[in-house]
Order: sequence, then C-alpha cells, then structure tokens
Amino acid sequence: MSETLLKDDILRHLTYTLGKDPDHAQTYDWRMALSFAVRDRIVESWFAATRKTYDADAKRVYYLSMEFLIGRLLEDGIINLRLLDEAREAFETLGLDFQTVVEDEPDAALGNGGLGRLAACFLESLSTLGVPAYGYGIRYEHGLFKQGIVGGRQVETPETWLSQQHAWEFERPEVRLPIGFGGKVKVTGERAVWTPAEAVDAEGFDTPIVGWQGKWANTLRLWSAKAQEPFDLNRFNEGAYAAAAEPEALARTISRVLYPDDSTEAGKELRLKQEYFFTAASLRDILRRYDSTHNDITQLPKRVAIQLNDTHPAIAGPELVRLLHDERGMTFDDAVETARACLSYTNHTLLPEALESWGEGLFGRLLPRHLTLVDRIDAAHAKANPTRKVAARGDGQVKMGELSFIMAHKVNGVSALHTGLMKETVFEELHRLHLERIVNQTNGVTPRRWLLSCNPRLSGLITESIGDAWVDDLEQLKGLESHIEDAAWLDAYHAAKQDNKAELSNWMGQTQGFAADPHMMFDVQIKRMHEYKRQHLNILETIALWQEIRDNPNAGWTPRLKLFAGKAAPSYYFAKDIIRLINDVAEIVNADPVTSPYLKVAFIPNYNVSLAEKLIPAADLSEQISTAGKEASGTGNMKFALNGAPTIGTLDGANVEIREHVGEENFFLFGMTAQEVMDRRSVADHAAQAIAADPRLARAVEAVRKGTFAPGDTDRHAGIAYNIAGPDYFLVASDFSDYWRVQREVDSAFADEKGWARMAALNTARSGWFSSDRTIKGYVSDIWGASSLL
Ligand code: 9GP
Repeated sequence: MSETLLKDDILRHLTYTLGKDPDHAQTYDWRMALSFAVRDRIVESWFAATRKTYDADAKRVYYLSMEFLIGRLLEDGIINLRLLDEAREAFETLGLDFQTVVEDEPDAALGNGGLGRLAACFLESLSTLGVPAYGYGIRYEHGLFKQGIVGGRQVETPETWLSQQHAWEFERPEVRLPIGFGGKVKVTGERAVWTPAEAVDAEGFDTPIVGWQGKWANTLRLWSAKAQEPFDLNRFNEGAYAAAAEPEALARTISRVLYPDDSTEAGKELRLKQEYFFTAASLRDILRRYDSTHNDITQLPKRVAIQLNDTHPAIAGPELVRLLHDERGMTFDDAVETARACLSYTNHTLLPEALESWGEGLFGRLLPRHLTLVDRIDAAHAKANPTRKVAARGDGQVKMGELSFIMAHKVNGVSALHTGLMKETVFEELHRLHLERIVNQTNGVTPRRWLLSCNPRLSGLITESIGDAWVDDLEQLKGLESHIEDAAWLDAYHAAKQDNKAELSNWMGQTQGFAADPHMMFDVQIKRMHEYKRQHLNILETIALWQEIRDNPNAGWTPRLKLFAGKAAPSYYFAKDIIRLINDVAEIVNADPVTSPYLKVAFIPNYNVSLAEKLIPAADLSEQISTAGKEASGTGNMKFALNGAPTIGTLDGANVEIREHVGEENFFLFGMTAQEVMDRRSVADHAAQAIAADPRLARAVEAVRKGTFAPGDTDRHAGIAYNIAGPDYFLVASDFSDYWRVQREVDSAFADEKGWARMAALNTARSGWFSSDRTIKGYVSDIWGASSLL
C-alpha cells in the first residue's frame, strides 16, 4: 500500500494531472484529483493480482454481460481501501465538503436493472474473494437514459456519463480487435472461411475493480467500437463533410447507446450487432491471453471459465466453435466439447419477451457462418440425445435460450423457486435430457456497498456490537441477535433508522420540494417499472386507502409515505401510464387536507444506483409484490432486508428464501403462489370476479376509470382501469384483497415502535446469507472450478 499521504497525492494530482491551482479548483477538479489518488492505490494491488495469476497459471473467470450497473466508484474504492477517515480529514483540512465531492461523480449506468447490478456486485465479490476474473461488456457512450418527470409523465433524455473524463478507466489503444459482419462464407471440405463484408474495431478500456481491504483487484474490460478508417479524406476534400464522417459515425453507433429501442428492424439489427461485437471481441481476447502462456488449445477449459449473463452473449457458443474449428483446426465435435466445457449460462427471467430469439433472415445476413454452425450444433445435439423436439433453430428463428443451454456445461437459475420453474417450464425438455445441467445459485448483494458504505449509521452500530469481520463474512450478523433483547441497543438501532429517514427527508425537501415527516412509515417500491412488478397494485391500494381515510379520518391510521421510483422502457407505454397515474395520485392525495396527516405519495425521478443507496437505508417497508412466478429473484429485496426494512411480498423469486431466513413472523406475506397464479389464469373473468367480491377494490378501480386523478382529462387513466378489470394478466385484481388485508397488519405492527424495531433488527441479523460473496463461492465450486488466490 502507498506510503504517501492521501492529501499530498490529491494535491499532486490536482497540480500535475489536472493542471489546476488549488485556489481555482472546482468540485470536479477535486473529485478527479481524489479519484486519481485512490486509483493509484488500487493499481498497486491490481498489478500484484495479475502477477500472482500468471505465476500460479490459475484458471480465470470471464463474466460476459451486456450490462454492468456499477454506479459510482469513488466511494467504493475509498471504503474498500479503508481510506474513509483519511479522505474525510484531508478534505476537512482543505476546507472542502467531502460528501459534495463524492456525489459529484456521475453514475456509470451501463445497465437497466437487476441483471446489470448483479454483475457489478459479482465483480466486487470476485475481487474480495481473490478469484482471478475479468468482466467483459460494452463501453456505452450513453448509459440508461435520464428520466425527468414533466406534467407527471416520464421524459427521456440521453445520459452523458462520459461528457467528463471517466477517472477510473485506462484506455488500451493496443488492444484493438477487428470484428466483422455479413459477407460470404467459403466452405472447403469440413472447414469454412468467413469473409465479412464490413468490420469495426473493438478497443478495450480497463477499469480495476478492487475488493475489500484492497487485497485483490480484477479488471472490467469494456469494448468501444471504432471505425477502421476513421475519416474519408477524399470525400471531405470534395466538400462532402457529412459523408466523410459517416463511416466513423456508423461504427461508433454500435457502442453508442445501452439497449437501443429494438421495436424496429434497424433497432434489432443494431442490438444483434452489439451482442456479437462484445462477445466476439471478448473471446478473441480470452484466447489471446491463453495463447500467451499455453500452446495446447485442447486444455482451454482448465484455464478458462466463461459465464454468459443471460442470453445476450449466447452467440459465444457458435463463435467459440468457429474459432476452435475453422481457425484452430479442431474437429467440429472436439470444438463443441471444448467450448461447452468452458461455457456456462445464467438465466435471469422466464418472461417470454425477454428470452431472445432472432429471425433467421437477420441472423444469417449478419452472421452467415454462425447460422450454419447453429444447425450443426443442433444436429450433433439431436444425434447424441433422443429428441428432435428442442433445437436452437426452428420456426424461422434462432432461439438464444436453447442455444445457450445446449452449449453450456452448467445452466443456472437465480433463486430456488426460479430454478425449479426453469426445470418445469422453459427448459423442461432440455432438463429431462440433461438432468445434471441445471443448478441453482441464489443471487446476493455486496455488503460493502449495500450496508457498509450506504448505511454508515447502521454499519457503525453493527461494528461496535460485533466487530467488523461481518464485512466479508456476512453471516456474522447473526451475532446481533443476542443484542436485540437489550433495550438500549434496540433504541440505538431504531435511532439509526430514524436519522437515515430524517436525512432522506431533508434531501427530498432540498431536491424534490417535498419533505416528508420522518415519523411516517416510509413504504418504498423502487425498481424498473413493469406490469409484473405491479406498481399498479401498490398505487391501487394507495387509492383505496385514501378513500377509506377520507370516509373515516379518525380511525387511528398509521401515517405512511408511499415512495416510488423507477424507469419505464421508452416504448413500454403501459408502464409509462403507471408512472403518470402515480404522479397524478400524488398530486391529489398530497393536497388533501383531510388525509395528509396519514398519507403522502412521492415519485422520485431518475432512479439509479446512487438513489437506491439513499433510499434503502431510510426505508421502513420493502414492497416486493410481483405476480408469483414472474420475478426470477430480485436483489433489491435483499438490500432492504439487510438494511432493516421488513418485506411485504409474494412468494416469488428470492422472497421465498428471504422469508425462510428472516422468519415468517418477520415477513408480511400475501397473495397467490406461482401454482395458484397459473390456475387462476384459467378462470374466465378472474378480474371481474375479484372486483365483484371486494367493494373496496371496485371503488378504487372506478376512481381510476372515471378520471378522479385527472380532472379535466377524465379518460387519461381509463386504459389502466380497463386492463385491471379486464385481461389483468398479472392478476392485480385477484391479489388485491389479500394485499389490503396484510397492509393493515403492517399498519398495526408499525404502530408498535419497539416491536417493529425488533422485527427490522431481526431482518438485518438474519440476512447474512444474501451476500454476493456466498453466491460467488457457489459459482466457483459448482460451475467454474476456479479458486481463490488469497
Ligand atoms: O428480473 C430479474 C431479477 O428478478 C433478477 O434479480 C435479476 C438478476 O438475476 O435479473 C433480472 N432479469 C433481467 O434483468 C432480465 O432478464
């Protein structure tokens, strides 16, 4: 570890790296100077880790993911290197506010939600555990869009995290790999030569990811698309300036935006190009690294484990076969076996719209060689297994779920329930053929970011009570249970939550023009906006509650603040309508003098990792209310439980395991099970029946239908009301009554301050199993066959 003082290094970087006189430096300059000073210290363990990996000729894990939702890195680095006190002190003596500097960092929002955030937690845990690993993804110029709320509606603008220099990355101009598309395939005998029609270069940018206590650092390598010929000078000289720049602009398009809207043909093509682009670049990089110290390619699986995060990198199967067979001369069968021994695949959803498939036309046009390889992979699979029913190609489509399954030696789900459902539904036939292939690895979250860093009050109390070994051994939180019966300790636990709530409330007052009373229950639902996550169930219950309080204001209501945050995909209109309904309800409800002391509603715009870090420590109640069978796992649910917010939730995803761990008396369960959901769907008029049976629900739906929350535009929310009363695929109406009933149990439980604090503390004490360190250990032993070098 560096011998110099952090403060001296900050000043040195300010002067010599940023060229700024301290007297004129702005927040940005100080933040960059601090980041460079911290980065220097990370680089030391990064190099040491790389050397150790080479010396040990260790197996490396390669995590291929379209998304890495890393958020900010400065505080992560400071916390993991245990520099917090020194950094604070340095800024104090410089007369600057440390928190302002840290919060100046833009979020790296290279992901949509859970899948991307999981990838980020996994990288941190891999480093904490000292497992040699690389994350591979795309260096999007624009991450997930910025969400504004205008007139209650979501408005999207581009996110610009790279408009300032990104402090953490190292550009690798020497790592520039050509990636081709389209063109012709010439087959000679067994082998084929593919001559692409167009090509772009993939340039690597490396970010070191440091683990707890700086003992190890792994690399996140993100690919940026560059034109091979940056500029057409002849056309420029002809005066065709736009045309001269076109090749450059077209090439850059590939890494310009996270998840371009793929509702159009052009959008689909771009998406497939992105997937092939980063997967092909990563595989070539992996083989290059392997070749630098090995000369027997058949031994590849001993040194290389490649994890496919969802189906986005599924093209890795045929691409690796192509590299091994066409380019390295392995027989086709050996190439498939070798590729399969390296590859494994995580499924993150059972929703049909998220299981990718590509039309053969598009696929064959962009990747002609791969299309024939998919057919050969299918044929070999069918020959080896008594089936013709499942194949990666069929009905004019290339099915990436099937392809990933067939090309992986292990396939995993992300919670026990989800893994079971995978076996019974989407992969039923394949599972029957390969009984050992599907395994479960329940998700987890890194305690460094999701407790130690985001919740200093609670983590301070924990460390005072049981020491700090919990930080990388989270099951030690169990040691808190013996403190819970101590009234003074429980008061301290409760006070930490109250202070977090007061802090959030101040922040909301300053930034949202709305400061909530911290004595209200902070009831929080923050996640992507989606019908299956049922934010509309929550807002419907809010409406019913408002109506009931108005009817009877003196019934002793437990004051609640309903907090929402989340982004809707730009072309997902129903989800956007739900955002508008929430905002419209907030406007009416918050202005109602009768209900105001008991009920407030807020939608906080632009949900991202940093906002989650603010909201979760201040939450009293965690809303995890998806239709059972639809949420593969959830990871927000784990963060809330860990930070002492009991869950109101369905038996879905990892909620099931959270309930088992924290105890059923510390979890508010409601709603149908996954099996009951399936049965209920076959009842004609299920929604109408549910509405007829519950006058409270009928009244709330009617208020939405007739435009109570959109005076002057009374049809505005009719679509939502018709959906709930009609098709209601996600069974909002059918689960409403039970949700209402359990919410009232929550009211009474919260009114008992001590009882609630106890329940919250037990959630913290019993959530240690949900550390991503535990999850990674599972992948290491059951899937990757890698090991820790610490
Ligand atoms: O929807 C799942 C979420 O339940 C899970 O926690 C997360 C990480 O495994 O993945 C999400 N899936 C996706 O984002 C897309 O498949």
